Amino acid sequence: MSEPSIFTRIFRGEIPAEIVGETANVFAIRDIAPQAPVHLLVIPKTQEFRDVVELAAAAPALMAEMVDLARSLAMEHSDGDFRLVFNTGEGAGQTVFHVHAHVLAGSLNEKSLG
Ligand code: DGP
Repeated sequence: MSEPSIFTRIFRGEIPAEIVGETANVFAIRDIAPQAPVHLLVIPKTQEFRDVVELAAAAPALMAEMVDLARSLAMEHSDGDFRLVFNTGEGAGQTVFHVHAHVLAGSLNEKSLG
């Protein structure tokens, strides 16, 4: 068994964070270091997939569930438009290897990458 990721520990309540949305298999929190007026993380409740490549290949329905929660949260927290970012690999800035989507919304300029 791998060590629990920071997101697993948050979901278990071992590290404090407000859960801002949830579906059967996915939950969402605010990013600790927001890069946009709305910056949420949408995360599977289990840590079996390290990145979006593994997720998409093995569990496309789970990926669709993440996108659906992202859309609902963008409507709730902003005007419904949003950017979805999956940092994939250390060189791209991924620091937590428990797949998660950054949901960026609210007054985004064209060049910000989140
Ligand atoms: P990435 O760099 O794509 O792996 O994104 C990881 C994100 O997780 C990063 O933007 C900061 C966020 N993060 C890390 N630790 C915590 C935490 O303890 N609480 C919250 N809310 N966010 C965290």
